[in-house]
Formats: sequence, structure tokens, C-alpha cells
Amino acid sequence: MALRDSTTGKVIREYSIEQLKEAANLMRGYDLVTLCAAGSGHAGGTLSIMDIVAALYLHVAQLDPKNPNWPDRDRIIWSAGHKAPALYVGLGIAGFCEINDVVTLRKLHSRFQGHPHWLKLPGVEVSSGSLGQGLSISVGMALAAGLDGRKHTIFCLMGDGEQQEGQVWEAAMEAGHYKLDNIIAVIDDNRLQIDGWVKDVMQVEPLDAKYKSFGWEVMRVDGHNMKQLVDAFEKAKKVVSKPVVILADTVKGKGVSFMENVAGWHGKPPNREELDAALKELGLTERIPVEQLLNHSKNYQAEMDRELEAKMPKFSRDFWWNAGDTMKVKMEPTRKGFGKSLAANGDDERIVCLGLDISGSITISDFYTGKPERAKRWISMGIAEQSATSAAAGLAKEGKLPVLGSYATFMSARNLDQIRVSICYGNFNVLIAGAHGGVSVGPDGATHQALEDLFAMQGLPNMSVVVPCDIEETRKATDYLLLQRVGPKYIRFAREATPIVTDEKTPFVFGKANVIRLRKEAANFADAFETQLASGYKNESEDLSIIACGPMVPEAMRAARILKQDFGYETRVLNLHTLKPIDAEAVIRAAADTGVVITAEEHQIGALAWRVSGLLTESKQLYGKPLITGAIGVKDRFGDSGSPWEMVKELEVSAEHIAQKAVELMKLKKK
Ligand SMILES: Cc1ncc(C[n+]2csc(CCOP(=O)(O)OP(=O)(O)O)c2C)c(N)n1
Repeated sequence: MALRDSTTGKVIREYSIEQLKEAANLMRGYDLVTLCAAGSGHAGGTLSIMDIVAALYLHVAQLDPKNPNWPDRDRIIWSAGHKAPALYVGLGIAGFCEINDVVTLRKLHSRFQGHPHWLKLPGVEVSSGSLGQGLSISVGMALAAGLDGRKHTIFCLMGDGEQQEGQVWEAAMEAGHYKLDNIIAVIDDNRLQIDGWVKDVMQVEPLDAKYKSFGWEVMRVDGHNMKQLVDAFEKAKKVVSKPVVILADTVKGKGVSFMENVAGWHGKPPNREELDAALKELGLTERIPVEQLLNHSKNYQAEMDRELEAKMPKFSRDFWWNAGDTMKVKMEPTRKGFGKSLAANGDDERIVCLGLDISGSITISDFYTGKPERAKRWISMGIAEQSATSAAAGLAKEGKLPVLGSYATFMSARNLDQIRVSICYGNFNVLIAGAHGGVSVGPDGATHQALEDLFAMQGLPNMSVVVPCDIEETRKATDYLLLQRVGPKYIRFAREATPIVTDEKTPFVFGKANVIRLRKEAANFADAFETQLASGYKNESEDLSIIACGPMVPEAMRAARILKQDFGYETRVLNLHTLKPIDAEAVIRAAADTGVVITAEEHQIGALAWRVSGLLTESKQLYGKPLITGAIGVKDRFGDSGSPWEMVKELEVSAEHIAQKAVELMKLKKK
């Protein structure tokens, strides 16, 4: 065991228990500096798992940092991908990468993505971030090792909240069934998750009895006692004919008194003062070159800023949000509109909200906050998107009006079959909130950026799909979907603050697009535009149309301004907030009236573009008429870590990209 040279078999460095303890402490310090530099990320769980990481990477696992793909190495699978910084500092201290580089965490193009990506960083075995998948991957690796006659061990690191995912238990059953004694799972049993104590959110204990009944050998240790940890690993390696799970009792936020056992530190980084206080407590103030590391992070960011700016389309001046003295815009996250609606409408006794352990940040908690009389209609389901989706169908069958939500990707992809069969086939009245949609969860990285959800949601018979453009429209859309629209319904909104371009008086009719026209320059961006229902709009023979939904509507409006100011073009912006049922008439009229149509979506190209082009190719009104089309959206690639606005640029979905496309198409129109 231990770090070794895979060619000579020689141990590179042997760590004593004392040295392992010291290393874990140092790793905690680097972890916190890294989180502070990133400005986001998970402090609580990275601190709770750090002793386990030190034991594994520096002593227990057979690894060669110079040969990360050594076939006989032990595999360490991070099912709890949000603890990536702990993995990265583990790899750094073990010598897989330069420890000082970890401070580029969560920044654009960094090898240290918000959630681990094995194609970016040697030593990372698999990509993760969607909880509950690591044990299944471990089962596959363990079976492969058996087929190849290899003797290495597969370690799988999970959280206790993560045990709520049903897939964990499918994998546990498989490992027990196949007697996979080359699997050692470790549960970082810190008893907290996002919404609070695991026992309150959804009880998973007794984990020992559960795993035992699935044919596993179970050990329980103090996860902060290095000797106990190392002994348990050594014992576990000797177990035959059974997989082993080590239940490690830990403390979330371990080592930093003000973080310990506080749920709020789950997904929060320390600020500079908190970092200094934490490093002092850890006795590391003199040992870690904090200034140097923070500067390294800043310099990396500056380089990324330069690269991104160089790639942006250029116009006569800077038209970016709030760059000038006029056309100022306020920004608020669309998710808050969802919460406002739930707070306002929640007295309807039929409404039942299902919690999926992300309640505050997606604002579904506004349903019950300060309203104890609604408590019985708030049902915490834990991290169990699939079961909760079918449970929502059950509630709806009995006349309830269930609402459930999580990250859009976990609310549309992970539970897709449940949405399809339990909800849509039965045509049940369920409101699904795809929160944190598109690029708005920026630094979390690709695993958390929903860029495909609208394909599936629109493809399902009976499903209504609404993608509102700002906080106010999100509130109105939620009001409508919640109480008036009956049947399966999906609303997608974002995490990041985005421009407010509508107000109480702006029309919102489900299934009916709005036309938005730039009328003037104004102090406030929104005042420069006139918005009306497309059905009542009289053709002004504009030069082109931009059809957009969600946060791409403000971008389309900004593009209209660039096109007017720099090129004199008039643009019809169509806010197609309801993707399904689509306002076919408004789309076809825009195409017929202007002859140039650009779709703009914060999604893989197609959710909007293909719907629109489907309508256009079928429209008899357009037969024989010239039509020039273009599509702005994500071009068949995964996202990356980076701030949401950086991602708008990186994925080429900004107003500047729309305007650039428009100019290109207008040249064709003139020919
Ligand atoms: C499938 C899925 N659903 C939701 C999330 C969002 N999420 C990230 S961490 C977390 C809580 C995890 O709790 P636990 O396993 O106890 O980890 P720890 O408290 O140790 O950080 C949730 C819900 C996710 N990453 N994946």
C-alpha cells in the first residue's frame, strides 16, 4: 500500500499516522484558500471528508502520481462530486498536480472544474456531480477488474444524504449479489445535507443494518481518527467474498469552529476574513502562502478575461449590460419570481410542494417560510428526484396539486422516464420546476448546467413548457401554470440575476408570444421598448426577426439595440415564453413579414431552433417566399466552469453573437 513508483515498485513516501494527521490539516487549509479564491463551492463536506482523503491518497491506496493510469492502481471514485476541492488538494499533496494550481478552481477552462472531470485532470477517475452514480460506476469497475484478473481495489466516496438516491441501493444490491470484495465504499456520515439534518430531510439510518442486509461487511469508525481510519481500510482490504462499507462518523465543517455542524456552510466559501480566522484556528497562518495563492488565482482570471474578450464580436462601442450612462437595467434572479408566486398562491389547499434538498436556493421554500399553517403540505423527499416525480403523480391522482423542483438537469434528465410514464402518460396535474437552468449555475460546471432539458420536456405528449424571460414573467407564468393550467407542466428559470425587462402591465398570455420593439434610447433599458401581444401586432416590415425565450429575450433586445445603432436595422423580437404549445401564428408571421429569422436559446441549439424551423417548413404561407434563417445557442458541447456571464460569452449566446449573426444574414438578404 501507499504511494509508489509503478515501474520499480518502490514506495515513494511512507506517512506515519502523525504525518497523515498533519497532512489532512494542511489540506483543509489549502481547501479553504481555494474556495475563497473561487468565491463559490462547498466548505462543509470538503472539511468533513479530509481525513479520509489524506488516509486514502497518501497511505491506503496504491497509486503512482507519475503514472496516473497505471493499470494496477487502486481506483478512487468520487460519487460526491461536489467535494471536488478535497479531491484536488488530495491529488496536489500526493503529487499528481501542482498544489498551487488548485486555486484556479471553478474558473473558466481550469483543470479544476466545479465538479470533477476525468478528461481534464490526471488522477480523477470518473466525472461526477450528479449524486448517486458513483457506486454503480464502482460496480462496473469491480466487475471489469474481475474479468481481467486484476487485484486492485475500488474505493467509492459517498455522502450520507446521497444515500437517499435510489440508484445507490440498486448498486448496493449488485455489489452484494456479485460478492464484489474489491469494492470499499466510504460514507462521509456528517449527518447534514443542504436542507438540514439528514434525519429530518429523509432518514437514511440505520445504514449499517441496510448495507448488511444487502450482503455487505459494515464497519463504523470515527472519521476524524486517523488510526481508526487506516486500521479500518486495512481490515477492509482483507475481507473476502463481500463488498465493504466504512461508515465514517464525521463533522461537517470539521476543524473550523464557526463552520462545524452548520448546514449553511454546505455550499458556501469563506470570505477573506473568514479564511484568515479559519487558517488561524488550523494553525496554518504561517504555513500557507495565502497572498501568493490568491494572486495566482487573480492572474489566471485576468488571463481568462483577456481571452474571452478577444473572442467577442466587436461593434462601434461597448453595448454590454449597464456599460453606458443610459439604458440601465436592474437584474434579479428569475427563481425569485417562482418563490413569490408560491408564497402568494400557496393557501390553495390542493397545493403540495415536494422538497428535493435544494429548497432555499431554488426558492420553493418560499411556499412555507413564515407560514406554519402550510407545513403539512411541505413534503421533504430527500435527494430522490426519480421517486419524488412518481410520488407527485400519485398525489395528483388523488386530486392534489404537486409542485417539485431541483436543478433543471436533475428535474428533466435524471427522472425522465418517471416524467414520461408516471406523469405525462397519465396526464397528471404536476408542476415541475427546472431551476438553475442554462448556464446560470456557472462555476458548478457542466454537470449542473442544464443545456438539454428542453429537448425532452417539449418532446413529451401532454406536457406544457414555459421559459419566462425575467423575474416578473416567472411570477406570472408560475401563477398561471400553478392554478389555471391543468396537466403536466414544466417551467424553466435561472439562478443568476438577469435583466428585468417586463413589469406588472406587460402582457403575459400562456401560449401567446409577445412582440418587443425598440422605440428609442432611454435612461432605463426596459423603457426603450414597447411590448405587445403578437396577435395584435401590426406588421412594421422590420428587417429581421429574433425569436427568443428565457434570458435570451433580454439578450435579443440588446441585440436589437446594437443592430439599430450600428447598422440602422429594425428588429422584431419575439418573446416565445411558451415553447409548448407554441404560438405558430406569431412565428410564421414574423418569418413572412421580415424574411430573416434568428432563433436565440440558452440551450443546445434545437429546443427552439428546430421547433421554429419545423413550423416554418410546414407553413403554406411561406411556400415560394425567400427566407433566411440562423440559430444562436450552444453548439453541441458541454459547458465549463466559469461565472454565468462568462459562460454566456464562452458558449456564444450573448447579444453580440446574435447581432453578429444578424449582420451576416442581412448581407445575404440584400444580395
Ligand atoms: C442528483 C443530484 N441531486 C441534487 C444535487 C444537489 N446537491 C449537491 S450536494 C447535495 C447534498 C448532499 O448531501 P450529502 O450527501 O450528505 O453530502 P455532504 O453533506 O457531506 O456534503 C445536493 C442535494 C446533486 N448534485 N445531484
